[in-house]
Amino acid sequence: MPRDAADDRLSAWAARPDWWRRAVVYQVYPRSFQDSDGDGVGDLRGVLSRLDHLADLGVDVLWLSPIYRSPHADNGYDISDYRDVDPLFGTLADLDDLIAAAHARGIRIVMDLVVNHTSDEHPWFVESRSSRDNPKRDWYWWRPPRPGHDPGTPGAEPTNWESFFSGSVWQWDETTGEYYLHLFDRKQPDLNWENPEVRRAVYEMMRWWLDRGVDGFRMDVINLISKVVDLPDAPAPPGGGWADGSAFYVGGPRLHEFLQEMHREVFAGRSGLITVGETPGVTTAEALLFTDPARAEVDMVFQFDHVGLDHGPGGKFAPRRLEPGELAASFTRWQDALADTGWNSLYLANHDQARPVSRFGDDERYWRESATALATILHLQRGTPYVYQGEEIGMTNAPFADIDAYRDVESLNHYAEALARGSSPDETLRGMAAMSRDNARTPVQWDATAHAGFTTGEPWLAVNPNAARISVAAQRGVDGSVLEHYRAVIALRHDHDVVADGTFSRLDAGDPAIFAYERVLGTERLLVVANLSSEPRDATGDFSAYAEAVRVIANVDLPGRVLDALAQPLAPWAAAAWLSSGDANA
Ligand code: ISL
Repeated sequence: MPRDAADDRLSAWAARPDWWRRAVVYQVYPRSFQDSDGDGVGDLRGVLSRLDHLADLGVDVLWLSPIYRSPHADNGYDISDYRDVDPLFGTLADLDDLIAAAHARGIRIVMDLVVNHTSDEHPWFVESRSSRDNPKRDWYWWRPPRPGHDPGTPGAEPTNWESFFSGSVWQWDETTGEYYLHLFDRKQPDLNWENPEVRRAVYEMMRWWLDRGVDGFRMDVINLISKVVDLPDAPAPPGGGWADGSAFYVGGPRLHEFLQEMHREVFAGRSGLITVGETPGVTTAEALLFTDPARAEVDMVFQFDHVGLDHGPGGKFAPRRLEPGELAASFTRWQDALADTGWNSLYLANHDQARPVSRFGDDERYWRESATALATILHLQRGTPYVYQGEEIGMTNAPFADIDAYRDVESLNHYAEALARGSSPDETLRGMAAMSRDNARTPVQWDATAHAGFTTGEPWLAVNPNAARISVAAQRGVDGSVLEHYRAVIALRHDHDVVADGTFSRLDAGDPAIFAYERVLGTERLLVVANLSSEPRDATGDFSAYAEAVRVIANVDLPGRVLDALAQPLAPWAAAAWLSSGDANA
């Protein structure tokens, strides 16, 4: 897009406070996107060299996972300097160039904001841990050992809470004879948001980035920042072991107050921005509060309902098979709940989740069909869709069969803990093959050359061998490909107001595996019908209102008219949409 047109588009958007209703966001996980210097790790120059891929896809916003200085205990979600770029990824000047190049294409940039915790190597924490009377002592959560226990020995942890990454949330610190809290890795100490100096420092840093030209933030685990300050023990699990302390830190007592304060201090008086809170465990009622514009907190949140559906009774790494219909039911619940004041983020994938075509689709028998069906039903809902790198070409889970293949701290900790509990390596690896975050982190498959065109060096995490078959190069310009389908479905949101602003109603199609819904805006109506199963299924129901509608997208051969298309069983993973409109742009 010529610079003037890009500028016009950006400023036109800025004029409408909720411009993000018609936007599509693309997430880049820089480590795995594109390497430019042959060290095997993706970097900012690499992202810059691939910006046209995003522009061609038609996305409006680039969310960049953390590129800040970091010891990389959790791939950058452990930040040691919020105002600099890690040398692994490049320099601040590279980032400025990327922001400018994105803006020149009409693409906005969202930074990851990780402020529930810092790295233990952040100067704030280095000071905090140096002595009990350091002025920054209270910037983190320090607690003495449990009375009656030998400090630093098992059982002396101040509470019984379990970390997201296995083991206790408490780390013993010899220097001052106290423990510090870390909900994630021990190298990710939690900041104490009760302390107003902490909040001021965070807001100042956020303003610094906005002044530098970024267009908003994706706020990492933002619903964990407020804790119940006396940090009580959680009820002990029946089988022993660490307890779930989430009641004391998910959606804590001062959360909304902190978010409103942040909004006032950082966002008030600025326009054209987008904010999305990552909120694991959030309920629909809470999500309504976060996203009610009148409350001025965040524009939207990432909820976790659908990505928790397949977690088994034994947890994430012991998944269960979903019944056809469960995914659609979950999406419908959220669409209905946030219909009036709230706003949904729509996602199937990110850097923490297994690949959707492997997890929710059928990557063996109906790889192309299921990847495109999932794209269709997601993007045509009400909300702001997110595409995670590689999703747009149907990248699949990694075929890792050996613990040495894994890199993610969550997976490695889980493996060690499971084996210590007596689980077999094979069974543990099976759970990881299905659910490990490394599934999402294998390098983007650009083409069929060495290392899929990701690097000229040795990739930090192995490239999926199916790059010979699944790549951007193999799909670009190819009719019916997953990539072309994503381009088409993204364009529908930009071209038709009903996709951005219409109401959502699920329609009864007789079979729970059929996800049928309509979107309505004035005289414009959009009907979406998909078979989310690997068997042919009948879609029954009354679709007569769409008798004259025009088909605007389909992932398999189907008669053009709704009533003809639905008169026969829908093929496995068939998905299509029809538009009925007084508007000529159909
Ligand atoms: O993926 C998860 C474990 O199964 C989630 O619990 C995940 O840790 C949670 O969604 C929070 O994620 C975010 O914060 C983490 C970081 O590791 C993730 O990459 C990030 O998306 C800590 O900063």
